[in-house]
Amino acid sequence: MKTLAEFQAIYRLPLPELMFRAAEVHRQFRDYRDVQRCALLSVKTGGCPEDCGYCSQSAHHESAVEREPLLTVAEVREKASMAKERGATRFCMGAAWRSPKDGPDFDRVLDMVRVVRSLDMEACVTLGMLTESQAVRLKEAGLTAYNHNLDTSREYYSEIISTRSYDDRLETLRNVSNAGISVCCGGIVGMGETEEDRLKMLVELAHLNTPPESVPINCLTPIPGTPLANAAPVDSIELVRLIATARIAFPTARVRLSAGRDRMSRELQVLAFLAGADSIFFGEKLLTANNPSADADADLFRAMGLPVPEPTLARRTLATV
Ligand code: SAM
Ligand code: DTB
Ligand code: SF4
Repeated sequence: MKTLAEFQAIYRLPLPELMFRAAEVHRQFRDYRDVQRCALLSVKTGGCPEDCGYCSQSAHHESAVEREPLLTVAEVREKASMAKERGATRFCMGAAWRSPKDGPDFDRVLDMVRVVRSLDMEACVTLGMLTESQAVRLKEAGLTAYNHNLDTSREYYSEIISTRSYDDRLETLRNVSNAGISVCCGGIVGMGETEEDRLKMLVELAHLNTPPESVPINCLTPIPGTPLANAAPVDSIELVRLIATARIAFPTARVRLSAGRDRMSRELQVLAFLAGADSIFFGEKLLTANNPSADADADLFRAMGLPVPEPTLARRTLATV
């Protein structure tokens, strides 16, 4: 699938047919029981020079988020081991940068990647725009994937962000895949975009040199103080259609039900998994926004009859002292 017309033809199928086709693809290329748990950590929070209209961390908006300096490697080690004990197999770190500066901060991020890899978890970072040589250094440190979202269609992008262009985004994605790092790239729904904008974003993903290994679908978490603070919630059925279309278009990718789960019913989340989503962020916090509790997620997985990670020995021991 490469053209907008092809994406529209799939997206607009009667829902039962769309869900059936997505489920077929899901079973053929992946294991439906394998829903990956990823933990997220903001390693450098707030004060970002970019003006992304959705973001709590932009210095252009008055949100309640306080600036915090780059975490230490020891802090990351502690959070990553805790996440691993709770069943995370991927650890994602975000920094509120336009692009990382070479020097001590970037070196520290490389060490953070090494620490996560040494705990035997996949490591993903999202640091803004990257040069070719930064991508190569991240690869050498063992980075599994780089998250860099296109967010929406090329046409709608400039309504949301003015401090960088769609082509800047595509250039970083090229640098990442040329360095041999998996690309994690998706977007946000619920920013006032049309159905066509959402599908055009998927078309862009389908045209990347290497298709994304991972496609995060975020529902806008409206942040007070940002231009999108009053955006209306995303229609549930439209979200499910988009996830099913992404599953069919990217059969081997992880399709990630990312931000916004705390405002979704259990039933909507179940529909999203039936449509082919196979990853969640878990733990009470995303980068700055709320996420469902680990207990609520464990209940949801039990109700679906999907595996829930057992506490590790260390955690069982802690629970009994
Ligand atoms: N500064 C880096 C960048 O923008 O590439 C990395 C951090 S940024 C917070 C990572 C992604 O989170 C954004 O590209 C966007 O897709 C998503 N995101 C940010 N704020 C969000 C919000 N309020 N609701 C939903 N998704 C959001
Ligand atoms: C992505 O697509 N979603 C995650 C991750 N990549 C870095 C971030 C979601 C952020 C939600 C808003 C917040 O926590 O501030
Ligand atoms: Fe900065 Fe990323 Fe937030 Fe945009 S999304 S303001 S680049 S932290």
